[in-house]
Amino acid sequence: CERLQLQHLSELPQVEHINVGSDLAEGLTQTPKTLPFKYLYDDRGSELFEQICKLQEYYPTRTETKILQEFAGEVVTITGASELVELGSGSSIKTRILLDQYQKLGYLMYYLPIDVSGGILEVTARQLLQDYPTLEVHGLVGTYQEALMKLQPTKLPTRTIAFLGSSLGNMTPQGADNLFSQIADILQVGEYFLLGVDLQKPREIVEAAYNDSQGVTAAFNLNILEHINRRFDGNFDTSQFMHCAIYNQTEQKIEMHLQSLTAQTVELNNLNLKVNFLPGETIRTEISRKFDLHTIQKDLREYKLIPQKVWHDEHQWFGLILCRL
Ligand code: AVI
Repeated sequence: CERLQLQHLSELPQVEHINVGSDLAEGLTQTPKTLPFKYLYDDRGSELFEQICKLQEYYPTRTETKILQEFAGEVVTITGASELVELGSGSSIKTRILLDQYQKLGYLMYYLPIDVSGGILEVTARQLLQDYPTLEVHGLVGTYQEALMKLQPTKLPTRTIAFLGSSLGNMTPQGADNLFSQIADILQVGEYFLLGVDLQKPREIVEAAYNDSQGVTAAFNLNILEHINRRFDGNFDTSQFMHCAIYNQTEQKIEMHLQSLTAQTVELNNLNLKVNFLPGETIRTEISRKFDLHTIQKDLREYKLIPQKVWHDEHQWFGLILCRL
């Protein structure tokens, strides 16, 4: 279909592959052990994340959705974009609220979803083409950094880059700064960056969201081991690890861990790596930082991403910030 282009960045000869897995080996050999959160998102991981988004305890998705439903018209009127780039697009469910408004007001022509899961990206892109007959979709399968590096200059007058769902919280402060700097380099003066951030709130609410009663988050967390087994010929036994998520109040972030239930040794043959675990030792698989609206706006300003408008829900649980370069 002419309106659909899908580029798998990892299959492009220009993308370097020499260091595949080195981030993983590094994290598993340090104390405390960590894993890069990108490995949470194989196709199964992305499916499980979609299920998490529908859980009653997981407040971020429904809160951000409500804000978008209420204010998407304003976002569209201000940005008037012809091209929407979305980092970590997943199933693009919330994005549809924006796409509807853009199309209604006759603005958007190109949608460039970026995601590490090729499976979900392709299914979503095909569905969007059916539902939006005038939209062109150019999906990029890869990490945000890879994809932003490959982004061509826009042929159309205005581009908006959206980063919803508070995925920024999964990055370290340094990682977030690097991303802001990359975005500021890509945007032209007068173009926009739309950022969704999960805000600081009482620990019980956050911890419940990451320890749901149906165990979906636990399955999502444990799936990282299955993904790594497949990719690196490993022998992690998921029954020997347990999900836990604890709020670090001082640093205002939830930390997701996998705790080893016994003393065990895991081998990752493709990396020539043996990893020893003590009973009770954990691997940190994800951080999810919770933001303060004032501080995050100050950070954005340092990269010349100037907040134009901020929207939030009635409890100030989630914020949507529209910045202009
Ligand atoms: C994608 N990201 C913003 C989610 C979060 O809330 O940090 C990932 C997630 N991890 C556990 N539940 C959801």
